[in-house]
Amino acid sequence: MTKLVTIDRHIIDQERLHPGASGRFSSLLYDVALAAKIISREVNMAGLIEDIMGKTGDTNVQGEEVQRLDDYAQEVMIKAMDHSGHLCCMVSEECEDIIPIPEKFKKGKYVLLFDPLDGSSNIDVNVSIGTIFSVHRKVSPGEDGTLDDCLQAGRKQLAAGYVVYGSSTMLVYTTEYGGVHGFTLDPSIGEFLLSHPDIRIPDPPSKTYSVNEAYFSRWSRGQQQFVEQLRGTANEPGLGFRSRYIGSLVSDFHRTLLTGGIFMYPRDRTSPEGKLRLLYEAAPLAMICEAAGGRASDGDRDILDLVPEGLHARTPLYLGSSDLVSMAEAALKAG
Ligand code: AHM
Ligand code: MG
Repeated sequence: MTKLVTIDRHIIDQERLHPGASGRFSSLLYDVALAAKIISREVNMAGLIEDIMGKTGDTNVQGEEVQRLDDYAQEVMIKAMDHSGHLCCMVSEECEDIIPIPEKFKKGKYVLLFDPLDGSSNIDVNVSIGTIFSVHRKVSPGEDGTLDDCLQAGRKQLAAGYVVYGSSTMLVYTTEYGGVHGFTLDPSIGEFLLSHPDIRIPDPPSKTYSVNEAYFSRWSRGQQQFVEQLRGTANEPGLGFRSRYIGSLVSDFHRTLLTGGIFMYPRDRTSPEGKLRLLYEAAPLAMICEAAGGRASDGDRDILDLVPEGLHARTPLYLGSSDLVSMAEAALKAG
C-alpha cells in the first residue's frame, strides 16, 4: 500500500518543514476542509433532498439569483469557521459587507475570504461547481477585522485553495511556503487523501483555450485576434488549439492546472471590468497558478499585484501556462 496522507497529516508535515508556521494557521485549513466535506455531502445529495435545489427568490450583492445551495454553503462556511478563534472576520462573495466574528467567540489574526459555491447556476444540471478560499493576515490594529485587513493585494495571501465538487471531490491548496497539493475525498472514510502531490502545470501544455466565445463580438480587437491566432480562421490555420469551456470557474481552472492551456474571462464592451471577482475568485486561483509554475494576469498586470478597490471589485482574468498568458498580454497590447 502506498503512503496514506490525510490532509491533516499533510498540514502537520508541512508545518514541520517550516518551523515558523503556526499551528493556528494549520487548524484553519483543517476547518476549511471540514466545511468542504459537509458542502460536498449536500452537493452530492442535490437531486434527492427536497428544498435544496432551485433558487431562493433573492438576488445577491452581485445582482445574481441566489440558489438554495449557495445559501447552504455560505452558512456551512460561517459555522465551521466563526468559533475557531483564528479569524478576525470573514468576507464572502454572497455578502455585501464584512462578516464579523460573533462577540461570544475569541478573535484571531487571520481574514478568510471565500466564494462558498462558485458556478452555482450549474447546480440544477449536475455540472461541477466549487468553493474558493483565500487567507490573509490581519494588518490593522485592534481585534475586529477592518476593510484594510480585507483589501490586500493577492501577493500578501498566506494560503489559497479551492474545492471542486466533480466526479470526485478534490481540495487543492497552496500556502506562502509554495507547492500546490491536491487531495481527493474518499467518501467511505470521510477523509481527504493526498492524490496529487506537488502539482505543476505541464510544460509543454495541452493546446487548449477556455473562454466564453459567445462574447466574441463584444471583445477588443486584440482579444479577438488572440483567439483567432489560437484556433485559426476561415483563411488562416492558426496554432491548432481546441476549446473547452464549462462555465464553472473552478472546473475550468482545475482542468487548466492539470493539463495546461489558458483560461480567459476578458473585459468586454458591456463588462469593462470583466465578471470575476478579484478577492474570491481571481486572487486565490492566481496564487495557486503561480505556485504551480503558471501565470495569472488581468491582461496587463499580474493579478497578485492588484490591490482591490472594494470587497466586490471585478477584474479581467487570464490564467494558465506562462507562455500562453504572456502571449495573450502581447496580443491585447498590439490589438
Ligand atoms: P458565480 O460566482 O455567480 O457562480 O459566477 C461565476 C461564474 C464562474 O464560475 C464562471 O467562470 C463564469 O461565471 C461564467 O460566466 P459566463 O456565463 O458569462 O461565461
Ligand atoms: Mg463565484
